[in-house]
Amino acid sequence: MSRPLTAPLAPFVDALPVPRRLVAAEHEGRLTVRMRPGTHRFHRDLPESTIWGYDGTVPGPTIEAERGQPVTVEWRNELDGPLPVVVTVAPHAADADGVSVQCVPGLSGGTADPNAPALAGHTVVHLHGGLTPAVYDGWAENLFAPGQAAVFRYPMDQRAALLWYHDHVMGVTKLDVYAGLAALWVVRDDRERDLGLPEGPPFEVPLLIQDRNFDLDEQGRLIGRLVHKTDPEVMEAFPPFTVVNGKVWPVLDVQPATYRLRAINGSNARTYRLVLLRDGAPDLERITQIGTDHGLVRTPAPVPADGLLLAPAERADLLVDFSDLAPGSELTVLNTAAAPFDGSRFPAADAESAADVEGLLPYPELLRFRVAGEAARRRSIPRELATDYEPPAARALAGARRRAIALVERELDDEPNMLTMRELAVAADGDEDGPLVTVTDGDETTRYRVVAAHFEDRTTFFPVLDEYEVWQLINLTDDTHPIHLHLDPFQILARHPISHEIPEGGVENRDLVATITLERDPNDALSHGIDDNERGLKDTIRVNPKEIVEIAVRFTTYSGRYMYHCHILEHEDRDMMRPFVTMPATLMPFMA
Ligand SMILES: [Cu+2]
Repeated sequence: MSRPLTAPLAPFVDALPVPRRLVAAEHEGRLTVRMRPGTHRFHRDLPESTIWGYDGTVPGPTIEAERGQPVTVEWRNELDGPLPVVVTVAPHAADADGVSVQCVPGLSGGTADPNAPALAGHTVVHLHGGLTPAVYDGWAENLFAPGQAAVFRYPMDQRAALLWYHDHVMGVTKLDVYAGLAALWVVRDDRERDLGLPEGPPFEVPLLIQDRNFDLDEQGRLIGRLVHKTDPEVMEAFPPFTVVNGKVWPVLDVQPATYRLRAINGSNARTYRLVLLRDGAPDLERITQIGTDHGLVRTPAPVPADGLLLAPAERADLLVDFSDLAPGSELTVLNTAAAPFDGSRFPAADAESAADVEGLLPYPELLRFRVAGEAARRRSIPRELATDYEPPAARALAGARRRAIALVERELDDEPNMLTMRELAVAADGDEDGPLVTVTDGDETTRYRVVAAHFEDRTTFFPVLDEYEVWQLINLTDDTHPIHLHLDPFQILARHPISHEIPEGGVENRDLVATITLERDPNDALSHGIDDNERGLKDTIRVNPKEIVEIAVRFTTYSGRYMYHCHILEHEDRDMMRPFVTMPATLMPFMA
């Protein structure tokens, strides 16, 4: 814990904006969204920033769709360069005062990457969480140049949920999203309507949480220019200013009533642990989580005692009861998660002292609620929410194909580390020579070989449609990675603590040598538990250090080439992404 910094911007002075709603049914399901440069003011006291946005705004319009009513979007690329973000790697991790450079504005002595302004604005749109045919899923290499347009058809044959759409260009997703190319997409259905949940303003409020940094002029004053800054020790950007729906540290006036907050972490890399404070003390009991990535959970869940964790791309559907509060009451949402996030605990009761410059969290502030008005409108929370899914039965998983993926960090000289996913295949009997990954569970040891390491390596995952698979995500790094699968949602089965050893030089370009044991490492302080609110239909799951996360996934409906990846954008851009191809069962005998 280091001394706090003085914020160069006043918190809680801008009203929380609510993005414009674009209701598909009002346009007969046919929408046109233009990707355009625009200007945006991130804070009252900041000059305008140039951004790239859907319809030229930050965030872009929230698209609202009905289950079973297809939506066709013409995505028109009307960008023109240069990219409105200065990209730099500061020469040192800390400045002359010993302050982590990522916590302060400006370039911190870094030079602007000359390749960034040359980016002319190629784009591809991915609807995160969409059950989308492969041709419309936004493959990271199928790009549209300025002046070109793509017409994507989204069947919307999926349950109500908060999705989001964002840019997904190979290698520069981190820059395009940072420039502003991200927005929300809500799917609604009758089940939710039957429950009488708030829908639309004023009681349903989306919260797109991101972090941003800005440049300084020669006098050291903040200007609006967006800065993506990393440093020699941290290859992810953890900017100091938290932005909700496009404003730094906004305030929302609420009536004494029940609100439905649809929260999503749209940051490049930062994980948030949200704590609601009232008069300096945690007030988490007034929050009930009713939904997760792919919509309603089966029963309402309390927020974990430490606060609500949201890694990049994770969503939470929350009911917050303000009905007992007198006008003038103020509640503040703080973030207590240091960065890079490694799963460490932080008690909610200490939230007011969460500022941590070494932990790249100079300003824990996120959002304030201010109660105004008299009429109390409290809603009761249904005890049963979703009824359309069950945890997968042991019987259904008994014969399931199992896949293993190791998450590894490869250290490189003179350039940032590579975060990669190593797809593992069980080694044949007698196959002893060369690098092996072993996983020991009690008396049983399984030996694996790496069969794929980079995005462009050959595809090794061919899931058969409608068949359950169990994927093991084995984290051999020191940080938490939010792993996202495109297409269908999945359910978490287990978090197993592990100990592991990687010998010197064990992580090579393709090879990996590692000894993994399913046992708790004596130095491991993490719980490796599954939070109640993780037991829903997920598309992004946190994989903490020293653990294996097991998920059950069953792809349905669409055959084709999709991707899975870490949703830390700096990681997916730096090779922590792999393809998979879903296939109908009847085709498998004909696959060479
Ligand atoms: Cu990652």
